[in-house]
Amino acid sequence: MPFTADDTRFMAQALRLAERGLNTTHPNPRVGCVLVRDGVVVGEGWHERAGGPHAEVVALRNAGEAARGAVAYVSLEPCSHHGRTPPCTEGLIAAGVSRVVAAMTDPNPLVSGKGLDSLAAAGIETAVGLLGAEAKALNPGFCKRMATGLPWVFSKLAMSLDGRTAMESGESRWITGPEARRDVHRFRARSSAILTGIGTVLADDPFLTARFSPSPPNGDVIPERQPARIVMDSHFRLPPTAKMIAQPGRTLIIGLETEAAGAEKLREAGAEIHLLPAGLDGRVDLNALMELLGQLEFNEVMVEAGATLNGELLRDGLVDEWVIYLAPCVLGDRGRGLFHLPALELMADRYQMALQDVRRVGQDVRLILQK
Ligand code: AOF
Ligand code: ZN
Repeated sequence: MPFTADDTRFMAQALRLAERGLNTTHPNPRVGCVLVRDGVVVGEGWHERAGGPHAEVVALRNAGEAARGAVAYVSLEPCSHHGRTPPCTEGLIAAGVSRVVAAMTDPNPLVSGKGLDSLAAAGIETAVGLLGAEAKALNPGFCKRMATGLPWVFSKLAMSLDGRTAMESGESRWITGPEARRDVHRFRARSSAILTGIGTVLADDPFLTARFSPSPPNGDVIPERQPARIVMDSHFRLPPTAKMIAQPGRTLIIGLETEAAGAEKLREAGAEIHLLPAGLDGRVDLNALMELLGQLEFNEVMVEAGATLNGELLRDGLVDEWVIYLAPCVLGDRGRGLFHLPALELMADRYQMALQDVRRVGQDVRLILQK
């Protein structure tokens, strides 16, 4: 596909606009749009929240009459369906744009390919695939969910140089420094949900909210959209007084079908209860969990859990990515490990991950690994 340097520059701008929706578009994708006429940007837009206007519509409004004859650079194929909002293809056609460049086709089966086809049928020149990998990377959860029905699952872990996540007692505050802990809140804020285990909640009684401290003495800023909190609690042991239930946003408690009676007190306290079948080990079937999270339209699910849940998820092949903070300290042989797994005998049985990114965050090193 012949793209010019200008095409690439404007698409990069559309991607930067899309990023502004990083924490707010759930369950929709992050999308940006730039309208360019005679080499000059005449309109910009990005999708801010589900139910609100799509990126293209915002950019068209922004451009007004100047959109006529313009080129539209969109980080995702324009939609052609009536969802919460009318089709963007109609808006682009009515505005008289001459060309539409999309970074990628929409993985949503309701749209996929049809958006570009209907633009072409209206006589608009179309092209797709410019900075496509970058566009996909912006929406790993939306892309995976549309393709498979399952969310993108990433697990955040913090460990010492000797691979320990906590002392023998479970004490783990704090292995990493303040910069790494702030970084974690950025991951929380972009996630649809945060998944944890009952062991972690009983030990720490965490809020599991996304919080930012722009200027520490002034207290935390709590973004309006909070990720849902999900607790794996087979036997509904969570006390209704758990702090997270009272936080803004949803709290979901997932337990066994056979334990439904024990869930009532948590429902009354304001939690959403979901009952699932047991897997082979008698605990909640994690494959069924992922199906449920996909049906609930969660795109990115962040795991913040202990070695038990992390071990089970690794064993079942349900984690796509690990974000691991490596702290410059040693916790010793009695410290807890990252993954609780049955002993492996052979090197050939090891779980292999692929390194995607390494960077320094304060005094810690952040590794991003994928399956
Ligand atoms: C967005 N923002 O800028 C674009 C999207 O229910 P709706 O009307 O908000 O439609 C959501 C679908 O529209 C979404 O799944 C995707 O396929 C398509 N394009 N969505 O949220 C946008 N361009
Ligand atoms: Zn649209």
